[in-house]
Amino acid sequence: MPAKLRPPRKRTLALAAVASAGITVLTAAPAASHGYTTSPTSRALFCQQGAAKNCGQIQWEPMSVEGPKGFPARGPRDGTICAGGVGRFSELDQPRGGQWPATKLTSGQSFTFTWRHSVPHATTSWHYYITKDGWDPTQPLTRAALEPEPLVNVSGGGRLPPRTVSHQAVLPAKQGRHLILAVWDIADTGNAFYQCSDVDFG
Ligand SMILES: [Cu+2]
Repeated sequence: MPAKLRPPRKRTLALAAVASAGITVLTAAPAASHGYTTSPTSRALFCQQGAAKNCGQIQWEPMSVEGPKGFPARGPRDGTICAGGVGRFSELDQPRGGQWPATKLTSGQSFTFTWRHSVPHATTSWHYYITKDGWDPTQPLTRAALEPEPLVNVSGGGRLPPRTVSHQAVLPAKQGRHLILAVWDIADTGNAFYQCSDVDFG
């Protein structure tokens, strides 16, 4: 029996070595690996997928929409919210005449919001906003265009989240096109990640 036990122990050690090498790589990765929303599909992700064209830099790094945290009191200024205030991602703020690809939603439905964190960060919270009734999809997003109360606000407890994080919410009664803003506040930096998703309630 001891002869049989020895090889598994060696294998465990080898795996541990691989694991620690992996951790070294992760901590050495640039702060440029962050996250984006896959549900509803964000503008940045539609750009990466090619469903939205002429997106500029964001098509290569939909996870990098990182701006100052503290929204809505602070954070990116009105008209630059969808790009997180990052100038090189300004295509995300352009309304495109209300023609961005949109996710179909239904009033009152239970909906699952999902973030994909390419490298997770210790998290203060995730919060989600939707535009007010009568929102004009041909205008850049401003704070005044959003319902003041978030659809849902989930604490991250300052912990590292898994790579995929989902949150449930019951959607309000809405008609036509709207914009959903997802904000991921990081606990141990001054930053947050911003994702705008076009949706259509029909
Ligand atoms: Cu990051």
